[in-house]
Amino acid sequence: MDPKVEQFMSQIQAKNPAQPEFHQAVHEVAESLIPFIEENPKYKHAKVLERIAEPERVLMFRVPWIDDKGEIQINRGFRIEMNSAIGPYKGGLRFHPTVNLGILKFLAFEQVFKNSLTTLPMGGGKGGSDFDPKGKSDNEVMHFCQSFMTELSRHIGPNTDVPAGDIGVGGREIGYLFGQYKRIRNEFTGVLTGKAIEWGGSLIRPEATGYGTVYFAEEMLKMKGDSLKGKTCIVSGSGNVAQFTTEKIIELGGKVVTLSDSGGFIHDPEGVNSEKLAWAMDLKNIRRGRISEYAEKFGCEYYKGERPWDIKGDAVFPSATENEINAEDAKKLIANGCKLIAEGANMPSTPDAIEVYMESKILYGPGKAANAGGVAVSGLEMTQNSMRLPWSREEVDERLQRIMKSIHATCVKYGQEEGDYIDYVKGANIGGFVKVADAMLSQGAV
Ligand code: NDP
Ligand code: 2IT
Repeated sequence: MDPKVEQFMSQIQAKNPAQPEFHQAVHEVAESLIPFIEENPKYKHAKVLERIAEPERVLMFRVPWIDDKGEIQINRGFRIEMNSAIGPYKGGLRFHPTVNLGILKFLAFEQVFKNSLTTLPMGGGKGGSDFDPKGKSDNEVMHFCQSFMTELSRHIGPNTDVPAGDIGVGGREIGYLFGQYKRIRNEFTGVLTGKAIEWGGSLIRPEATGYGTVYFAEEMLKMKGDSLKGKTCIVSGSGNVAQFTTEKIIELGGKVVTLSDSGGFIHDPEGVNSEKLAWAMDLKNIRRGRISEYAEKFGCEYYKGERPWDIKGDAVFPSATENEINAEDAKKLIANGCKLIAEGANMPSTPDAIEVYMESKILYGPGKAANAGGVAVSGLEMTQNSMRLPWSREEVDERLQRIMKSIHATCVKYGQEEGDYIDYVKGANIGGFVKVADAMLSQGAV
């Protein structure tokens, strides 16, 4: 390891003990940035990287609520306000039992670079709770969301901090959260994104992360004179990102053969077509069932407790959660013919897996570039809220495509290596850093 990176990381580890995901995210960025900062001493003297790795503010609070049996439940709520150099804090809320401070700090840290890459004026943040929406009634989810927002509402606002969805937070949760914010503050504002279209949402926001990831993959393939048409694709997850990744791949002539959830994965060699996808969306979004039911319904294999990395495919779209692909999985994927990884999820690949991608020189689009379409359309939702004018589907989709192209071009600009290899990790990290770092330099030691 570069001794400068090692020294920087030992400080991060000492200051942030027991936060392995945060260390992992910072380390990946530091490896790209420290050599760049050495060549650009203005960032070094102003300790920009050291400041970026320290959240501007961390909020942690009690979330008491009453379940359907009349029993008091206590969860923990968080909001990490990571960086506001280029705009209000912006980033999702995650409701999942694994949520803790370190996981949200990794997500908030990634978000700073991702939001900068979108070209829109958004700082970085992330929040959530260890609350598990699985198995809870709508009434319980509402009571939890109301209690969570009762505290969060003091800290957010359309010009301060604008949360959205992430794992476990979709349209239903955003509705309950928005209702409670409006009630407490007596203000109808764009304080959250991912709202329903009837009350301030943007068309294409539900689709944006998945569509954006596929647009990014198409851009990577275009550089090689190739496209997704006719390609067999492996998708993990079956939530928001996986669903719309699948929808766009089908539209572009690819074939999606896997979907997963925390219980296991299904392998449908015939391909998930539009009808099967519509059924799976109803299963996941309305009936809130398990992906194993897809295998029963359509007569294909279900692999309990496993991930889909043994399956043969040309392109892989990890869209469930962090660290779901390790080095061994990566080797299997590549041995099976995988030529492209586009990360819909945040940090789904372990550092060792990334090393395997780099060594084999396949196309690898890291999450902070590939999945930035979601937050980009959140930014467009904020714009529409400020104008009090909605855009059409076509308008938003065209802007999303333009943004994904621009993110790809930024990655190429900063990640072009010898020959025609593009290091998208380096490209995304430096490309995301420069705008935030220059803003921090202009604003002084804050
Ligand atoms: P959803 O809650 O809609 O779906 C999550 C999916 O991932 C579900 O299928 C879920 O299975 C599965 N999953 C979650 N945790 C685990 C786990 N620990 N092990 C195995 N499977 C798991 O979330 P999203 O689709 O919104 O988010 C997916 C990923 O995309 C996350 O990494 C998120 O941070 C990232 N992302 C999301 C964006 C958005 O706009 N929503 C934007 C950019 C990135 P189960 O139902 O069994 O829990
Ligand atoms: O990880 C992410 O970029 C998101 N969960 C979306 C954040 C947002 O503010 O739309």
